[in-house]
Amino acid sequence: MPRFLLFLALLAPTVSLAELDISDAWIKNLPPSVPVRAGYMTLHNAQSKTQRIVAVHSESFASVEIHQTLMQDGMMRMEQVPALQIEPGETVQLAPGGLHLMMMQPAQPTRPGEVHRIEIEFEDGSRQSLQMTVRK
Ligand SMILES: [Cu+2]
Repeated sequence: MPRFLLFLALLAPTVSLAELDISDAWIKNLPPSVPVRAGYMTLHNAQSKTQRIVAVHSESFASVEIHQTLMQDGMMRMEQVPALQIEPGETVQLAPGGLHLMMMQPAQPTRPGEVHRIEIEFEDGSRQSLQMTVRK
């Protein structure tokens, strides 16, 4: 592919094909000694049908789970969410203290500024890929 076309492809929004509008997707950086990272983003369903995210994949991590942070008996704990459902018109925030991606065992130590590609898998088997930036 000519370089300028590749450049355009990288710049082009994926909205036309995408099931969800995804913004502000980022990964909280942690020292290499910590085996997990938390990932955050805003998901908006502008389509007319309900979307259900059933899995998240990334070659940069051994596995990725969707987690919910809960307060139980005064203690914060996390629980895996088997599927994340987003109704038409709904916006769901993955944010510190709430829903997040739990990204296990990075293949390489993460560094601020890096971009990692992930894929969201929907109930019907279709996938949407996006990029997440590592931040301090
Ligand atoms: Cu978690």
